[in-house]
Amino acid sequence: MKALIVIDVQNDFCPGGALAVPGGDGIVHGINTLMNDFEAVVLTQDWHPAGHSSFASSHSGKNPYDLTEMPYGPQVLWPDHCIQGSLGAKFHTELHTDRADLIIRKGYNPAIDSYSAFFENDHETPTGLEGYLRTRGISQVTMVGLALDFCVNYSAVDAAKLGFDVTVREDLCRAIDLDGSLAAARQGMKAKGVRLA
Ligand code: VGL
Ligand code: ZN
Repeated sequence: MKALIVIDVQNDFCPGGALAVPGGDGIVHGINTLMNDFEAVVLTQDWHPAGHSSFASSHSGKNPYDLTEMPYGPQVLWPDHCIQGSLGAKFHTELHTDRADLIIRKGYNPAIDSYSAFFENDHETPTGLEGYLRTRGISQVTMVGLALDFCVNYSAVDAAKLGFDVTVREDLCRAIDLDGSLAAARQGMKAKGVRLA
């Protein structure tokens, strides 16, 4: 069984949003079409409480895109984004959300960010997605969405580590590309056996 996992295609990651990824809205129609080729469709939704610890505004003297040290390791600080219930947290209006079998939210723990669809950034607190996929008999996953070098990257690497067969459709992703993060992400994914298509 094959699942399409659509990562964070939300207003805040599209042009005009709080953490806009260049060209982020340009992948929506291609993703909608690709949904037809899969037995299961899962959407992820970045879903932070106000004042989340990944926001630069929660750390005095820090600016967006600064790096900080968290108990679980280094963390990029972001502009406030994808606040629970806000317009920015909603999916892009043209994304075919009715096709989703499951919508998995992440980043709701105030103290830990969660790039990956599988684990929070401590790399051990699970979101539950692994169990969902396994109990549905899904062993192959294809990932698309935003941002290629953060949430798609972390999700793909975790899926590969968990033993899923993973393909990332780079043409249906867009990247933030912060200080070489895109090149590093590509290398890291390849090293873990993720297929970049
Ligand atoms: C993301 C930064 C912060 C992403 C989410 O979806 O790639 N990036 N939160
Ligand atoms: Zn976030």
